Amino acid sequence: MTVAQAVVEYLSKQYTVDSVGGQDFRERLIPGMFGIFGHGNVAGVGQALKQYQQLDPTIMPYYQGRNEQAQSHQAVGFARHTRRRQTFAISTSIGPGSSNLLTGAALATTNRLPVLLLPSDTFATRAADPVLQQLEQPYAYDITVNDAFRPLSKFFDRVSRPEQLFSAFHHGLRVLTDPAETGAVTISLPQDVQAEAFDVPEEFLAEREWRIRRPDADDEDIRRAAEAIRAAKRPLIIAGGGVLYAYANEELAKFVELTGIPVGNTQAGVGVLPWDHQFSLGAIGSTGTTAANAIAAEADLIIGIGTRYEDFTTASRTAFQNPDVKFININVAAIDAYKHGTSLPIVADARKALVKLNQALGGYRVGADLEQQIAAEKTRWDATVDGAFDTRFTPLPAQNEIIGATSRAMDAQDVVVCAAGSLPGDLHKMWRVRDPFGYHVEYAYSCMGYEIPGGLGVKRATLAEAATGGTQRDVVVMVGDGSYLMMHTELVTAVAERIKLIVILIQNHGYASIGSLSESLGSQRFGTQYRALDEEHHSFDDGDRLPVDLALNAESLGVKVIRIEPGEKVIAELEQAIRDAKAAPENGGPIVIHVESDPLLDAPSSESWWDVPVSQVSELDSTKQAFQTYTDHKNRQRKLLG
Ligand SMILES: Cc1ncc(C[n+]2csc(CCOP(=O)(O)OP(=O)(O)O)c2C)c(N)n1
Ligand SMILES: [Mg+2]
Repeated sequence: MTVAQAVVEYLSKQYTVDSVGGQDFRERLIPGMFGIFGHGNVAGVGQALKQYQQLDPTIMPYYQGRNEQAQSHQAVGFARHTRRRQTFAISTSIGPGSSNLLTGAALATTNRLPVLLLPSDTFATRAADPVLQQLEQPYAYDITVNDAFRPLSKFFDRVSRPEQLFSAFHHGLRVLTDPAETGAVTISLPQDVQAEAFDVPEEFLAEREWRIRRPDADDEDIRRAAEAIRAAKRPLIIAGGGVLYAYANEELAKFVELTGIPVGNTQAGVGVLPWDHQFSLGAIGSTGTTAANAIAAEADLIIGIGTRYEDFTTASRTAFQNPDVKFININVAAIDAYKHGTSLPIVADARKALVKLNQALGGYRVGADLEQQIAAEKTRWDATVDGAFDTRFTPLPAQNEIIGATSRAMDAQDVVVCAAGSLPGDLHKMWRVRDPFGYHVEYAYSCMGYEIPGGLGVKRATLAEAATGGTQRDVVVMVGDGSYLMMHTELVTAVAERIKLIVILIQNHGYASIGSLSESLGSQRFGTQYRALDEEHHSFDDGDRLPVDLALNAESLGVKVIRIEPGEKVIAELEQAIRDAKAAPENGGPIVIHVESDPLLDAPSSESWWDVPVSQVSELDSTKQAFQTYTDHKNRQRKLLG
């Protein structure tokens, strides 16, 4: 058989096995393969997929996409919803087909979500060098475009000879299925090697199970952590995505109910507790709630569970102002467990560590004063959000009201998906999550354009979930006009497969988020609006609004579109439109709901900060003032190690 045929058959035989959250899983690691064909894969992997499709279409279902990066985003969204047990493989043509995947690779690696990238490569034999789309570096003949994946991938290999296939895939899948290591796994496949025939041992093509490793916590680490918790007066948990990947949310609820320790969550950790749980403070950090940030400021012990401590989580290291604050970091990845110079790292599966901590802590509970403060801070923040959700602004609504309407119209088990712009911060602080699978905002890479393909990937996973007797969920993508313009073409993929993806497209004619950031940094919203060029000043800031109609754009792709016109009833109509979209048939294709919003009406403040350096010298007064504010915040920044 050829190398490409061996790759396809091998991938069809790989299973992940896990026993977690009261469920036993045995699922295909790679349930399908994406591909955009060109020279590089049209004959190799393309031929193999065609051959197996004819034999039996379930061996390796092939999926299309309109952009390689978007295919990777689909795989990532899918992997997030399957809790990293499954992902897709992506085959590309050489050159631009491959390099289009680079952003997808970085996004997967940053988010610790698995994706298997199989970019084609130039001839290993160099028989026809330089081929179309070959880079040709004069100083190093062995460099190809695919070497650019090396810094972006958790594993990289190139199969320059057929025999290398075995070790490349065996170790690639080791990384793909390892909770501590996972991210983009890239195996580069030269186009002549893909088509080459060789003898494949039967062992390579036998079914193989990859058991998800869930390492237990070291007893001495737990003993020390329990001691530190008992000594703490104002402990606070920061829960990240790792809690969800470990199915540790129930054990976390048990832990906080026994101890009274409150929880602030990161973006990837939204859903670890329902929003109205007594000890849930909601989002923490720069896009956090005032409740979480007030408690964090005075905390003497932070228990980080499954978090990377991104700067948004730590408010750029200003969130923790107690001079004696200590960190216990529970994480399956040592890089995260050792952050902030902790002397109490626990390198372990989050659920297993919490089980042990629950046993070790018997009888500990925080003081009544902290519990009272938690309740009071929660009430204050909930009233703030109620106020923000109130319908007040007409004819153009605030984004807050749109989020309120969306949250009211969606059911508990539905999933909201987002990635970049002003929405992620607003959703982080205000979204009232009710289900551990109810929220996916990609905020490690916060990549504009992830929203629609990522949402489609989540939807694919929910369809598979429902087909096997699981929960039925609608997936609602919330996307700004900027992100939509950057990458909306996977709508066509959803049209082709008749997938009901609900998209709420918020038109505010530019970058509300960066506009507001720019203003706060003294840069006067420069270049953040979509306006016609004013030639005299060479400015895009003051010209006419563009005659762009994104609703029509979506319609032209075969998408059903509901336009919400600005006016008195805009929010009521939006809410009804979301309910109508939810009631539409499951195989009716995507639905875009187009609504305009006022970019200048911001979400309630987090009473927090994010470090974005301001010019130290400037000719602009706005910048000089912003630099003064910046310096004040900068003085509050803690020098936490690592
Ligand atoms: C690929 C990419 N380029 C640039 C950015 C920086 N960036 C973050 S948000 C944003 C604007 C998003 O605009 P839009 O989707 O309309 O959302 P809004 O800010 O209006 O809510 C930009 C340019 C990014 N996150 N991703
Ligand atoms: Mg916008």
